[in-house]
Amino acid sequence: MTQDELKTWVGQAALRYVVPGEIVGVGTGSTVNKFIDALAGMAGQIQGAVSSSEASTARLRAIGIPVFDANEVGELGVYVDGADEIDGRGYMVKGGGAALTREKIVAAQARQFVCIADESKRVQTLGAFPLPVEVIPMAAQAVARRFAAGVQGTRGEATLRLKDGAPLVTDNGQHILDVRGLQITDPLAFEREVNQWPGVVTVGVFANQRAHVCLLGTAQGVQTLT
Ligand code: ABF
Repeated sequence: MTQDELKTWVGQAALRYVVPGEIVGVGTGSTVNKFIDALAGMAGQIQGAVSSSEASTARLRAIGIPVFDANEVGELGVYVDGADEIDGRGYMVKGGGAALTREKIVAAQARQFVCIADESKRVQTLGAFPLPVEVIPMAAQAVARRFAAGVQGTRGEATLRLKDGAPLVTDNGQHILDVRGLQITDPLAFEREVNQWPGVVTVGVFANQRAHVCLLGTAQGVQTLT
């Protein structure tokens, strides 16, 4: 069983949470791409989607699904997205694909978050995956120093994410810090603390926007964790 096959399974399994006639929230990443591929079969049945990245928007439009601005629509029934890590409570680390801010916005707009992931993403404690934090560029070093100081269990080593030798620029025109060496035992407290640091746009801990359902791809099949 390859990781790619596990992603395909969970992408297809997420279709059962899509309600005909509604607008669905769609995340970002290689697992979500499998969901978008599966969603092509429902293209005529849903009103459209709200997307968390330019990449997913292009992919949705390519299969004929209208994409709405988040401001054009109200509450969504469901948001389907992947994760970099997910624990037993549905708390996640996200943002490896640099789309965390829009992901958190769309997740907050939905009643239900359905996380799709292969079993490599399931962890006991969040933090082994470098935590993405989107920051206003002028605050990057100040935020990195806050992680080095480590109040309230936030000690870690932050480095600026680069692309082609220059700081990566997100869809929102901001930069990303990746923070290593964390052990996030209290994700709600961690998210609350880092959220209040000046210059932080979004921290990649999804505790307030945790997953309500996780469809986990395993060698034994798709497990539904709630
Ligand atoms: C998004 O895509 C991100 O929050 C996360 O970083 C990433 C997971 O990607 P993949 O499905 O490619 O592992 O969900």
